[in-house]
Amino acid sequence: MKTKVAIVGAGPAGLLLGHRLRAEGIDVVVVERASADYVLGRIRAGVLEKTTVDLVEQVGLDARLKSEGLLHAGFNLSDGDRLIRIDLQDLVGQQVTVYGQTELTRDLMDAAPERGLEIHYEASDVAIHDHHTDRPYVTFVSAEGREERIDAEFVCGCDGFHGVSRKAMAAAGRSYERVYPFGWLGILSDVPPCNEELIYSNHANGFALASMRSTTRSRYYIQVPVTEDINDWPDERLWDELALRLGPGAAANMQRGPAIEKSIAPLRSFVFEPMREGRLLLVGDSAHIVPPTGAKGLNLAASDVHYASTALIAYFRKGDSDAVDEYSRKALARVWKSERFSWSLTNLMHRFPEDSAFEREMQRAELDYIASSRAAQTTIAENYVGLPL
Ligand code: RFL
Ligand code: PHB
Repeated sequence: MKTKVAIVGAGPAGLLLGHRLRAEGIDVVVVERASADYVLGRIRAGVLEKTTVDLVEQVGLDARLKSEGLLHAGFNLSDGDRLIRIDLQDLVGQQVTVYGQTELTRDLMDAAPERGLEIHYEASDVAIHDHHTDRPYVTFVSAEGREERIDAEFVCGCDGFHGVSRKAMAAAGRSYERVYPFGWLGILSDVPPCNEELIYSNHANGFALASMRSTTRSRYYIQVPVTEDINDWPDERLWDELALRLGPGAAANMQRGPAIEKSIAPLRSFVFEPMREGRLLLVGDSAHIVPPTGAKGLNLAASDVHYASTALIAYFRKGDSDAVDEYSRKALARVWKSERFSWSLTNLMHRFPEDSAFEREMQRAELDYIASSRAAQTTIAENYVGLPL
């Protein structure tokens, strides 16, 4: 096969990038290790920044997002007793959209055939070759067991944290990492949300989050030790713990139902630099991970897509490679700011096993300060809605 851009990974980063390039008439081939059903079965992000929504609009695939997504003008921090509302609309004049990553992925996947976006699912042994030259290529074994080769001008590594792309350039780069001593146990259930807006709660037993996918589907999380066994959390125990950690107001409105999905995700902050080497560009989780506390992971993948697609479009339209050369620097500037926000919100809202009463008082004082200061709330709001591109 011969194409302009070979994309490794068909998560949100790979699909969005593919659509963006196809919209400019640039040929793209995507290879994905998993099956389409497996990709759709992963329950992940729920909150989209306006910059992400704009990108989906730019490729003309925002119809369902616009009709089914929920616009949220604020969200809440809780210290277990009271809610501190961060009024996004009033503080920074913007809102966020609550729309599941699964739904967004489905929209992008469904539109692929009509847009000429070729995707090879269930590809194994995916490998990237010669990205230091101007004739890079990708090899893989197809779902039917055939050995395939894609000759391209660029390769984009959109294959997430565990993919092959970062490893292909690992010798030249540097990683920065913080692994947290806890994870999030999440539950998805077809019950109405306990509150109209999200609640991030710092409780003596640990963090809890009340989120949603729609007015009839709720998504909740609690902080658990990384060593936790999910079998120790039957639904009733999890609902009891959520009611306790989210506080009496939320608990009074919380409806319980069977879990459609339940899983534990570890928390990590991670950045790999640089995000480009020769003709290989890293996009999304392949280059960076944030803890989910700030709802930034998918949104960062989308901002990388913006920078990468702008650079590649300039290259294919005008033969101008300056933007490709600048890609890593531009993308990383925004990545590091989102890393900082996600890390600081994680520190503020979670219980760390090593923390003493002093650190607990520091969290309490900071929440008190946020409750009383419009300046502090504005800082949180402008990061939460997403910094400018
Ligand atoms: P993905 O989604 O991991 O997709 C990578 C794709 O690459 C494939 N792949 C390969 N393909 C070919 N060859 C190989 N060798 C391959 N290796 C892997 C994989 O099968 C997969 O399909 O990365 P991408 O596209 O960069 O997207 C990133 C987002 O998925 C991620 O950042 C977010 O889900 C993070 N996240 C959140 N982000 C937000 O913006 N807002 C949120 O509210 C939010 N909540 C969350 C989250 C992540 C969570 N978990 C489980 C990690 C909540 C949770 C619980
Ligand atoms: C979610 O709904 O899955 C979600 C919402 C907000 C976050 C993280 C996850 O910060």
